[in-house]
Amino acid sequence: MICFQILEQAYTDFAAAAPMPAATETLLAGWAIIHPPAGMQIIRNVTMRATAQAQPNIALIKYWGKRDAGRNLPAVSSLSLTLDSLWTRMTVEFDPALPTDRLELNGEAASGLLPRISRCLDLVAGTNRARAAVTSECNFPIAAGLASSASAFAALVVAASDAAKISADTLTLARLAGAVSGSAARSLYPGIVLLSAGDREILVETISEDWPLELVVAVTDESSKAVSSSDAMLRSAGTSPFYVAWVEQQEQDIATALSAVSSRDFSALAAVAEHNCLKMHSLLWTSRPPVVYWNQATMACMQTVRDLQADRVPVFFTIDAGPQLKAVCLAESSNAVAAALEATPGVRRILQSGLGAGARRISPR
Ligand code: 2P0
Repeated sequence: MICFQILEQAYTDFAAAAPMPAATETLLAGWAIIHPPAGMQIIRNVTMRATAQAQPNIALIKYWGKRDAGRNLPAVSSLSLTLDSLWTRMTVEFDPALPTDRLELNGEAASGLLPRISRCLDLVAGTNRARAAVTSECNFPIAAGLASSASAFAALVVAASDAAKISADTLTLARLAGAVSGSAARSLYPGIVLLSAGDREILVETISEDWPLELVVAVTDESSKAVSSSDAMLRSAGTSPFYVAWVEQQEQDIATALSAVSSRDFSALAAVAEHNCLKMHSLLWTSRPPVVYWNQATMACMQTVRDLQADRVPVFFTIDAGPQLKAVCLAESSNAVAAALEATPGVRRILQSGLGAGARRISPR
């Protein structure tokens, strides 16, 4: 086929002068190939760049364990809160001139995280895609049990699909994010989010957006965790004597939590969330070798929450794969909860957040 490279404007002028059927357009590795009906092709370089933001989510009923490690399918359903004031912003630019993918995290090259980023880009845009320059900014500690991989991969799938001009619905993007980081699937959705585990795929949906719960995070140690969530999950499944019971009981905990959310029964939600969190950590403590993510300040924060509860403050705790304690409370008590946790020995700083939106495209700064 004869291929002419001409300026897009020239084609536009030509088409305006002699009206023709609409041109079709295909996108390949950073080039738009326009197929006008007159037998020629116009090739123009297009900007394949987009920025997205996602917030981390905190599970009240935890994802712990994989049904299929190859496809990263969770063994159990989970229920989470998507936050609003903590965020990750990801910019993806596909560039045919780049020899390899690149990642910059908060202004510094971060090649260690690149394999998972590249895998995620392959899932979204295909393995024949152009290489990409990925820039990430995050306003909270990374890999310290604050769900930074959830917000990172949720933002990445939105930015990558947008940059590659691929239109995909939210559930499709959630499944792609979940294939790289199980919890990331939940950050595509706002509010209180249910992830239902299935034999072949997950389902994710928002079940409530209008219960104004607040989260107070007591940061006790900002360093990266020694054992990744993925490794710890596999270890729990392989060695904890409690793992089978954990999987068996999870649907009951989910049902109890869903009923508490639908009736806005804070104490029922508190009871099942604390129980589920302590069950997950029991799996970790009884794995071989054991994994203990807590430190002394984590325990001190649990006592602070118990003291607040004794004073009838509506609050409960949850703890993820790290030493930070997250207190969930009603909006009217969040300042009292924050003050009590801030005064707890070993707490380095406090982060506060309400519930927020799912991952979305934003304009680059
Ligand atoms: C959760 N966590 O439900 C649980 C509770 C941490 C503790 O999902 O292996 O980084 O990449 O799918 O998403 C953190 O695990 O794990 C997590 P992979 P991810 O939030």
